[in-house]
Amino acid sequence: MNRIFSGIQPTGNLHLGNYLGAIRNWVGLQESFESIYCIVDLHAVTLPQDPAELRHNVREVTAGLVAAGIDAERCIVFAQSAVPGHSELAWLLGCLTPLGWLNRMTQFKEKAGKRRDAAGLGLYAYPVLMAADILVYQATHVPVGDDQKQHLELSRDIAGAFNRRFGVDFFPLPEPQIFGAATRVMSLRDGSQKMSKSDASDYSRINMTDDADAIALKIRKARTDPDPLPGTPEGLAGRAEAINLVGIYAALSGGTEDEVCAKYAGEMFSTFKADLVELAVSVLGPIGAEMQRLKGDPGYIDRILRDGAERAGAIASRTLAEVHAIMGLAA
Ligand code: AQP
Repeated sequence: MNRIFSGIQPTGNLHLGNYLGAIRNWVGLQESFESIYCIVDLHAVTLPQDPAELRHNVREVTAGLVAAGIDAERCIVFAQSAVPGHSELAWLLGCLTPLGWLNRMTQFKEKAGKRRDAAGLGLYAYPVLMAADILVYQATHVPVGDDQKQHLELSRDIAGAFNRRFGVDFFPLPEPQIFGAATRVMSLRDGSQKMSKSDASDYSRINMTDDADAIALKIRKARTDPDPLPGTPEGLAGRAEAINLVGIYAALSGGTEDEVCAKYAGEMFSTFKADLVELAVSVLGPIGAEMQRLKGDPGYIDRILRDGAERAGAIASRTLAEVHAIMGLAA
């Protein structure tokens, strides 16, 4: 069976973008892949984190994954920092990664902003850690959104560099697992920004733990324009917020944007939003309620994480033993 690896940062409230863009797809993938889902706290600390919040968020994300339908017995669910093999392999791979490759990474430029010299080495080396995350499990496939394609390409380059340097065929070159209907969810306050955990405004996102009232309020307050909905998606051109809401409706209903536009042609947003609230509550409500229930049982969540770390750690240790042998490091 092919093996899939994917990660999610414990950097705040899980939101509708995480659900539609990643978690929902992960639930489907567990049927056809041996699946490893990692809560990447080592990636989170490339930017400042409050220790207590970080610990809390790791549990929160675990509850979110399980509540959304990830089977923690069939899949491996764990926190990255519980398996030291990630950091060790990142060092070894970093020794094979030319700086020129890292200089091309656009995400560092975006996250470091104008103060590049003040940014940490970890933020710069982030894509090498991501390569290590994937390769330490010799994963064959990685589900990626648009924003991560460049990093996966780098992981393939690093795997190839290792194999060539030591004349082995050890690391498989991980393939992107692209989803038919990958959904990029934008902020409810600004259709040009992606919905994000770290956005200061809670009205910009629908959290997976929001109750029906909060979901309704946020959708009602979501920015739109005064025009009615068009009969086809082409009529949404230049209307970023409207495009976003139609996309969310389509993704939640399992339909297409054409179908949504055909259904609501000529309607005002007030009507459309009322239906969107009902749809969002019907999908997210049960997941949010289950998340709340699981959060009330931290012992259960910790057991999932401990068991996941043990299983992940066993695979990672085997890989590192072979890497040591290949590289001439201590047995
Ligand atoms: N708005 C989004 N639309 C679709 N997919 C999204 N993802 C995140 N936001 C959206 C996908 O969720 C997975 C986990 O993402 P992550 O938490 O590791 O990092 P991120 O992409 O940086 O998410 P955030 O919410 O924006 O976090 P912060 O604010 O901490 O940077 C990924 O597959 C991602 O594509």
